[in-house]
Amino acid sequence: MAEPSLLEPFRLRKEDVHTFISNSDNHIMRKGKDMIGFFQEDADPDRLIYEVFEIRGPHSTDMGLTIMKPGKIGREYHMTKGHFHESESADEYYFCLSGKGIIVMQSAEGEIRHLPMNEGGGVYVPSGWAHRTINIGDDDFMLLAIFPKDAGHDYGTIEEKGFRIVVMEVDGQFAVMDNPSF
Ligand code: M6P
Ligand code: ZN
Repeated sequence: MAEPSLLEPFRLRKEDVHTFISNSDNHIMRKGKDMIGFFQEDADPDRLIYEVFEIRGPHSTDMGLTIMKPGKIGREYHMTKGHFHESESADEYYFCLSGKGIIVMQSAEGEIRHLPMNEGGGVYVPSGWAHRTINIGDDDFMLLAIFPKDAGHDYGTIEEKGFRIVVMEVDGQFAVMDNPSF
């Protein structure tokens, strides 16, 4: 396993995400072909939906910067896969650096919440809640996430069933609707 990076104090604004990116330890790209079954319709396999840049902190937390392209697959907005954490105790903090999004959270018992995420705002994701972000704007949606090192990603449940709600474009506006395939 790679040594954790030793970090200097740094500031992160939408203007200087390149500094975060050039210091990242891991880069994940999710294209249409990586997200088969997540949207109601399948995306063009080569379409870039989002990227994640990760920085492993030297102590108890890691960071992830998600940059999501604007766009829709059919009428459904670009979104992350979404995941539960493997660790039952792992919670997470999300901060929106730019763009216009929605975070959907769902507990193991099926309780559901959706909250807007706009520049300058943040959200707390309690342990035990699955989470997905959705870009409902016309520009890149940029999000900084901070999570415990042992959080882990459990994609299986969401890949199989999705969330109880989907976010679609209806008459030029976003609408939160029941997921017909849940
Ligand atoms: C945030 C964090 C990351 C996560 C990323 C993309 O940056 O929660 O841990 O990987 O969003 O989400 P997903 O893993 O569901 O594709
Ligand atoms: Zn998470």
